[in-house]
Amino acid sequence: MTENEFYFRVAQLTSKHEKLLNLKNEPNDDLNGIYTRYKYPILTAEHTPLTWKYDFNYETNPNLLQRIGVNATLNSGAIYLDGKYLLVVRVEGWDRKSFFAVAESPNGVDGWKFWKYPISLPDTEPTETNVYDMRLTKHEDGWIYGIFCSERKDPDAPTGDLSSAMAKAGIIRTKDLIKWERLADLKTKSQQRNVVLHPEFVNGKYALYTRPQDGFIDAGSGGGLGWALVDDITNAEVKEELIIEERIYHTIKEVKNGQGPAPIKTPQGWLNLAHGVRACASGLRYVLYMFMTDLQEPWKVIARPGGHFMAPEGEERVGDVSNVLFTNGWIKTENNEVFIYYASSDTRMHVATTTVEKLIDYCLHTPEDGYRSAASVQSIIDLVESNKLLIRSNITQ
Ligand code: M1P
Repeated sequence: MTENEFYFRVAQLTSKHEKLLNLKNEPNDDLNGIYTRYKYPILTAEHTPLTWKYDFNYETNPNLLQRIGVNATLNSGAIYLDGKYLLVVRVEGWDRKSFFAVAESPNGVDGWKFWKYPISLPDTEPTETNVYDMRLTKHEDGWIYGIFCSERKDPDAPTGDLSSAMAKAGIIRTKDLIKWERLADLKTKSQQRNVVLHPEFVNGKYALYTRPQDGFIDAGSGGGLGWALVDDITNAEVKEELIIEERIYHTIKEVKNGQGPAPIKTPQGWLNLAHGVRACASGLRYVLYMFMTDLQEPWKVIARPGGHFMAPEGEERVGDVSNVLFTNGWIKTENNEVFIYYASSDTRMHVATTTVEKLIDYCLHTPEDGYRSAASVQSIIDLVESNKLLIRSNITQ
C-alpha cells in the first residue's frame, strides 16, 4: 500500500467510526408501558477506539492491518457522576480475555464514547486470568465500589482439564473511576461470581447480595440469591449467608439467579433487578426479572412480580452466547428517570428507559407467579372480569 493509500484508508476508518459514534438513538414503539427499548445497541465492539486496535504508523504497519481485536462489549456497571452517564464496560478481546473500560454519554442513550485507555486494574492476584461483570455501588461511606468476578484456573483440575475454573469476587474502590484501590478479594465458603454491594450500611455493617455456588457454573445446592453482612470491607469475609430470593421449580429462575445492579431506594422499598436462568433444549435462557425489598430490612422481599421483566427479543436473541439478557447496571436520575443498561447474548450493550414510579407500579401490581398453570389462568380470568365494567362503558373494545 502506498503512503497515500494508507492515509486514505485511515480517513475511511475514522469517518466510519465517527458516524457510528454519532448515530442518534431512537425509542422503539413498545406499548407495554413498563419501559422503552431503543432501536440501536448503545455499545458494540465497533464502538471501541480505533487506537486500541490499529497501529497508525506507516513505517511499522504499511498494510494497515488490525493488530488487536475486540470481540464484544457487554455486562456493564453504571453510575451517574458529575452530570455524566458512565458505564464500566466489560470488553472482551479476540483473545477471550475480558477487561474493563469506561464509556460516557451526555444523555444516557447515545453519544457513547470510550475513555482513551482501558482501566488498568491493580494487578495484585497473580493467578487471576479473567475479570468481568463489575457492579458499581455509590456507598454512603463516600467511596464508589466495584465488585467483579475474578476468574482463575481451578488448581485442583485433573491434568488435561483446561476448562475448570474458580470464581472469586474482586473488590476495588474509587472516587472518580480514574484511580482505583484494590481491596482483598471477598472471602466466602463457596465460589462467588455474582456479588453486589448494598449502597447503605445495615446495622452498621456493609451488606452484600451474594450467590453461593457449588462450582464455577452450577448454583447447585446454593439455593438462590443470598444476603450477607460484612464488618470490614477492606478485608471482607462472608461468615453467614441468608438466601433471600430462592430458585424455584418451573420458573424463569429455576437453574440460577443473581442480583443485577445495586438496588434503587424508593419511599415504598428497594427496587431490585436480577437475572434468572432456565434450561431448555437450546441451552440456557437468561432473562431479567424484578423484586422489591423492605426499606428498613432489605433482606425481606415485599413484592415478587411473576415471570420475566425483559427477555431477549429480535437481534438480542443472537450472539456469542445466544438467548441471553444480562444486566449489572442501571442509573436513577434526580428526576426519577431510570436507565437500564443490559447486554444481549454476551455481545452488545443496550439501554431501556423507564421511571421509578412505573417500576414500583410494575412490582406492586403485576400478579405473582402462582407456580401452576391453573394459577396463571386464574390471573387472566381475574383481569378479564375486572375489565368487564370498562367494556360495558365503552372505555375499551
Ligand atoms: O453467558 C451468560 C452469563 O453467564 C454468567 O452468568 P451466571 O454466573 O449468572 O451464570 C456470566 O459469565 C455472565 O457474564 C454471562 O453474561
